[in-house]
Amino acid sequence: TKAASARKAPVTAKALQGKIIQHLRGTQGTYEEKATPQAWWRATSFAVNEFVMAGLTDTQKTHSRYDTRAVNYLSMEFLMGRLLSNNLHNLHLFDVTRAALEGLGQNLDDLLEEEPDMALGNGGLGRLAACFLDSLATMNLPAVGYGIHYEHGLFEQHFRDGRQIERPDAWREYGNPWEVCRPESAQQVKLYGYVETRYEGATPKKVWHAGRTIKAVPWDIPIVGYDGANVNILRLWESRATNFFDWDVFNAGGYVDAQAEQAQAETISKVLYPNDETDAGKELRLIQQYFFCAASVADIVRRYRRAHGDDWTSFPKLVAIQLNDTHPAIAIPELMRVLIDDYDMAWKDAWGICQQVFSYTNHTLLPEALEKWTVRLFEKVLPRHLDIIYDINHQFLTQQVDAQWPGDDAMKQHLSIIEEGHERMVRMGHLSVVGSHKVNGVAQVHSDLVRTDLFPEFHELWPEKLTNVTNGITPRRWLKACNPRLAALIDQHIDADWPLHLDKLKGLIAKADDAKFQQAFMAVKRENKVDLVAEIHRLTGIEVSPDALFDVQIKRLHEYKRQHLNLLHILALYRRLLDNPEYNMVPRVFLFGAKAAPGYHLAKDIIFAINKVAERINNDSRIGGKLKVVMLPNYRVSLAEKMIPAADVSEQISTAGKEASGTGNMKLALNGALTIGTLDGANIEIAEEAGADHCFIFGLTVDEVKALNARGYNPYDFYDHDEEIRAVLDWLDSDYFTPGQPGALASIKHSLLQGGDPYKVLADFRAYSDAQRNVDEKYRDGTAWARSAIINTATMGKFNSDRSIQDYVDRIWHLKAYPRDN
Ligand code: 26M
Repeated sequence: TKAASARKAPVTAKALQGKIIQHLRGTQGTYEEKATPQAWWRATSFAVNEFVMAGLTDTQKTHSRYDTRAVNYLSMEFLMGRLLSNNLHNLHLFDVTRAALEGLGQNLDDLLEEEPDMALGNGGLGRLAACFLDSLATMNLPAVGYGIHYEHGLFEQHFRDGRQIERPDAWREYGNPWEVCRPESAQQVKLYGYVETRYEGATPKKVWHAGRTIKAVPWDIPIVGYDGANVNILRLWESRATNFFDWDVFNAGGYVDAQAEQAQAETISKVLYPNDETDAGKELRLIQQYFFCAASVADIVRRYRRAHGDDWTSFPKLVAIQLNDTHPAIAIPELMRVLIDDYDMAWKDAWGICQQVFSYTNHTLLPEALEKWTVRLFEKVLPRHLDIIYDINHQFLTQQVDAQWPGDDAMKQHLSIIEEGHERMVRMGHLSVVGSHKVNGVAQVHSDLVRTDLFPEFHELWPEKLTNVTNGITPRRWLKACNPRLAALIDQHIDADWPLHLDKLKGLIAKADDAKFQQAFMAVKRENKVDLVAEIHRLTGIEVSPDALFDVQIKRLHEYKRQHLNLLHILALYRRLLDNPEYNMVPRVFLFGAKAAPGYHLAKDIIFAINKVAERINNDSRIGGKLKVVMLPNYRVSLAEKMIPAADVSEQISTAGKEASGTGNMKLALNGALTIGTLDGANIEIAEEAGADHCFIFGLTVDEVKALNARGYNPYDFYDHDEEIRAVLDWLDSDYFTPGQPGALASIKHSLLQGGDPYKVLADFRAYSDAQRNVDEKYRDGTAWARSAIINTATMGKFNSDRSIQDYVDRIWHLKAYPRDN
């Protein structure tokens, strides 16, 4: 039964040593006595890459031999994190590599720390794409990820005097051992210009005379499936100036202009927009979207035509395209343009293909995140696509909407892809729904709200179109690789293939009452906490005790996620302790990790407030170390991998109805943390799986939030009547936490009172505080806590991203698995 972990590594330590040395000398140009840890990391990665590439070749041969149907996952973001440790685990090379390096006087854990995170994403949406790629490869499903090869990923976060400072991320400043450039597959992407109508044959033909042409160069990152499975690719496009050169202009003194043009072209893939849940509305962002969609569609069409030439009948049988939110929605009119303009297909045939091929995942209901572009911008950047969108909209409104609601102009306005108003806008969500055969939300409650609140009319028109696929996370990265102690303990008690069949964790339920197992489980947790204590000290200089309860909130900083609710509760605890030094509470460390969008001032103020409150509390000897607060800088995938295994409590406290799913909630529960959370997103399903006794659910429900809004919410009701709420808000307004700078933290209080508290922080405060009391009480009962922690780990099987992918396959993609022939 120990099949997977005992599975033999595909190479001996001795042979692997040979390969590492060969790369150290032969490709890195250094030698054992001189090499830096960075050089050792690179040499090791190149050595491992030999196994990766062998798997890639086998997989590609299999796919072309069977002419496989594949899903093309289009996403502006892939938050991959580090690749070496993951690839070692998935190839069963981890232990043999550790041994090989030991023989060379090197420590694998240290080398893993040399790898920069591949942070080509903001948060949940980008990390979900990365987990899905892992599952697709592991399940032997033919799939290609398509995205942008950003030169700079999400900014690096520092704190200066407690405030967030952003620095550019330079993940590939010195190259990246995993990626392969494929210049032979470069594409040309057109922009700007005008559309000419030619009246030649029976139907007028539109010709787009583009103003600019950009070269898209693909970089392929191999995605290694677990346990001898397929190796798929993530194809990321980099923008370059075209080789096309007007030598006359150049010679007539245009050298500098030509250089400027080149710089402009290369701007497109320069940097990831750091917005999260807000629409940037910037021209460069639209160009980024079109740039990678046009290159990807061209690549998909090229791959198809290599096997099928001009016969398009099999195209929808072999191609599925998934849109990760509306960011790649422009791929729909782009495929229409290619089929109609470049391949002379009739409108209705092209539209039939599009609707069969595309499907769209919605990740948010927040109105400020719903993408819209002005018609004016579209006209300038993508004039031909605007034409096509008008045609799609016309057909849709006159055929479908009018048939369903004859003569109903209000309904037409409601459903139109074009929003009328003082400035006309293209609604990318509407375009995505109309152009797709399936639309999914990412957790049950979210999908229900997509049907009832976001797109009710679309739901009425097409009752089969809107569906749910609850998110998941890869247990390879988020348990096996990040928590080796817990993984080893689990291996001792159930089949070692649990990373493939996560439902097998249910086998641990039988151990939940076993005192010895409880002890072993909590001993693992404690060792993980000891490791994190050292990391906290290294990063911040703050000393915390591994015997305290570790309470973790890690996610982007946003008002709807309510880090400030957590902060207000910390202030309440602090105040209770100052009032009564005997106040009975389990020592607790509140840990935060969060980046704020650089232009989101209130979010940055909340970070500042957390840091200032932390400074004051951590240095207050009166409270006897019962309370510590730490905000770790530069939260990212690799830091999450250190925090999650050490967490006792998982904070999932969004306003009900606002968090589409959450995925950090799944990672934390899988690693034995107990959730304190609202009935929002996937928390609901987590509580269903774990059982209400093993979570701390509190606060307003979706319906209660709606009812509160309907009758009119007044945050002063709580400020006026709850003495503690009033005291902590007033405290924030003083200079207690910012000596000499009274009012430096006032913006939070302001948003919660005069600002109307849009996310119902004050309305949920008392329920949250009561739930935290229950957390405290339960933690004192070590046995009860251990039991619940084990049951959380044991019941998270549903949240394996393999299950999510199987749902996509069954309901949307209809793919077949092709284990590689080798
Ligand atoms: C928009 C405009 C300009 C620049 C960037 C954006 C943008 C980028 C990312 C907007 C939203 C982005 O991501 C949204 C996101 O991460 N949503 C989260 O998706 C997760 C996976 O489904 C869910 O678990 C989270 O609940 C959801 O918030």
